[in-house]
Amino acid sequence: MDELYMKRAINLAKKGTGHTSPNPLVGAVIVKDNRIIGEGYHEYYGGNHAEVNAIESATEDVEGATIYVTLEPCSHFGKTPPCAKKIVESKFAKVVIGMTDPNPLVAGRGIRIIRDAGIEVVTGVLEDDVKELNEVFIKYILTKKPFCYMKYAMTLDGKIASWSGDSKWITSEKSRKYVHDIRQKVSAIMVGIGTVLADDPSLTTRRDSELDKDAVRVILDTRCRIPLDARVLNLESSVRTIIATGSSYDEKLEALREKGAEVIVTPLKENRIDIKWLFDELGRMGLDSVLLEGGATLNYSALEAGVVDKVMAFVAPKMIGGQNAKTPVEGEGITYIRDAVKLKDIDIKRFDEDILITGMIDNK
Ligand code: AOF
Ligand code: ZN
Repeated sequence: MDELYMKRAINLAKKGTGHTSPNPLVGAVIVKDNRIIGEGYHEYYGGNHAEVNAIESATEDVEGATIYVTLEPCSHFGKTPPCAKKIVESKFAKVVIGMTDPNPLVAGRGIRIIRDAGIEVVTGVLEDDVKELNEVFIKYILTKKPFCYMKYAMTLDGKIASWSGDSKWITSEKSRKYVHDIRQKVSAIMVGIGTVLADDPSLTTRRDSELDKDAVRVILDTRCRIPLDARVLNLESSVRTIIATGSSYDEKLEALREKGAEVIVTPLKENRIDIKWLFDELGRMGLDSVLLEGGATLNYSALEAGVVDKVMAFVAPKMIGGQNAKTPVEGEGITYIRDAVKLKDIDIKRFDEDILITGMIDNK
């Protein structure tokens, strides 16, 4: 039963996707006499915490009830008073928690407040699912560095475009819809200048509600080659575009700023943008997650720099050949298989005829 209600709390938490950054997705369910009498989730950044929304929604007195929360209730005075205290004051009989809060301001203190008040606490229910739900929050709150997803779509013979550069579309509509959903939940989408020059993408996201923000577009452009008429520089002004460049060619940088773009002049490492430095900088700017969307050179540099956390590889059952057709990860390459970048926690999903392989980078 605990797992069933926690699953419900997770599903509620997911409703906040894309709106709570850099705060976590949290859901809460209140159960009394085997009936749900209240539910809530963290709806948007700065809004009520999930526990408060659940308590306020309760249709009966919560005294003696059990509250299921995906994340340990907070113990600190932040934008709202501590939820742990509210739970104690509300006289719950039991609190079931998905995971302890990695936030150093909480980190077990919430659980202690509740236990010290004599309330039963169970932790670790569906912990793996809850941790995956908040993989971005967990990394960002502890390191202030963005969680990085590397996503690519390739044919069964390992190409991301044909020899002529055509790549529309390798994957099915269902796969592409899923990518849109991922774009919706990240703070930034990053591409290399090669992708801008080849495809001139706009990199915007679909907006379903007022709360949806477009992800910030980040273009890596070491020598500042981006044409001023590129789509990413000519969209609605509400969409932020950042050009990360190693160039100090002032006139061009000024022209980019006039177009509304933000320019980050980055240090270089072996004549390329220092990606590690750039990720740290994006983290300092408050961006908690980055989706790498291409291309092959950037993918290799990001892997080499050690900034990638999760890889999402779509494989479509098509073959196009071509020795000059691009593959997902190029760059200089690793010499020996034993030194390969390895993935762990592998998951496989199907989208119509396509396969999505997901894995976490194994840093061991
Ligand atoms: C949330 N929503 O439902 C829960 C959170 O920025 P504040 O003051 O609202 O505090 C954010 C911290 O509160 C967050 O880092 C996490 O540790 C804790 N729990 N936060 O935004 C919630 N339960
Ligand atoms: Zn709270």
